[in-house]
Amino acid sequence: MTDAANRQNEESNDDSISEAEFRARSRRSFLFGGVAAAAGFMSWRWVQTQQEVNNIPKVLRDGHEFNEDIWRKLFREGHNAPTYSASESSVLRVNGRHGIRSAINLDAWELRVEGPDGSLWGTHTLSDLQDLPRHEMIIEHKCIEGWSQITTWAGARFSDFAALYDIDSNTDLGFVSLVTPDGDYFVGLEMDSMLHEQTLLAYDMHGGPLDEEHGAPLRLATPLKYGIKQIKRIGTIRFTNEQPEDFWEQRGYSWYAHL
Ligand SMILES: Nc1nc2c(c(=O)[nH]1)N[C@H]1C(S)=C(S)[C@@H](COP(=O)(O)O)O[C@H]1N2
Ligand SMILES: [Mo]
Repeated sequence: MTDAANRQNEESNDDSISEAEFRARSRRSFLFGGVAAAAGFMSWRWVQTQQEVNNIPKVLRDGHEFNEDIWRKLFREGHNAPTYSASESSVLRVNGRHGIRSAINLDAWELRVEGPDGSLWGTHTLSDLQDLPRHEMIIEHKCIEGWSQITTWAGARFSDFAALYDIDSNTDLGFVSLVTPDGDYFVGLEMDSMLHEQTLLAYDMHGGPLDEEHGAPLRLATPLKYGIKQIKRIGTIRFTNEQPEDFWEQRGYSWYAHL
């Protein structure tokens, strides 16, 4: 703070002080400023020497993930991302074809569900998923590349699907891994976000069934995360205790990719 700003600040507090006291205070802030600058430099040095993961110093990542924790708690307390009106919805542009390049036989598709050790817990056809309560949401899809678009999703809530396996917010399984049938695209999400009411296993977009480029027969849709997490053409879902591998995290993006 400059001296003038300091004075301004004192005046606005309507707490007048003597000229001598004012100078003493300024001297103290000057000294404090020097100490703060030295501390700042030293912690900068410390950051530089820390282990790097994906070229991001570990402490910066930890700080980031600390913020993610706060964010997550806010959402767990029932906060929802904004929703929009139908007139604002449109068909999403197609973006990203990892794991969906090969042909798919939609009639033969089945969703595979695995437990933490990779053992098979169950399989589901699309109509199994369509038997679960259908939910619709009009949300903003945000891509990390810098574009966003409002669209309409319909599908089953992941929380309703997880309930088939007796998994709810009391579970001690912390994560969900979702992988395309060919294994080429894979994402991981923490359980809190997966069980959020705006996280859908979506089979419809903008009023019609998903086409192949948008992830038929089933994809993830959630306004809590950037587009990179909205995996198209889900093949396997694994409930797990380990933070799952994630395609874009391996390429330097935040694992959480929260909005
Ligand atoms: N299987 C798969 N899913 C994916 C991707 C991908 O490359 N492969 N790209 C992601 C990204 S970066 C975005 S922005 C959205 C785009 O979805 P859309 O093509 O339906 O617009 O899909 C996500 N899901
Ligand atoms: Mo994206």
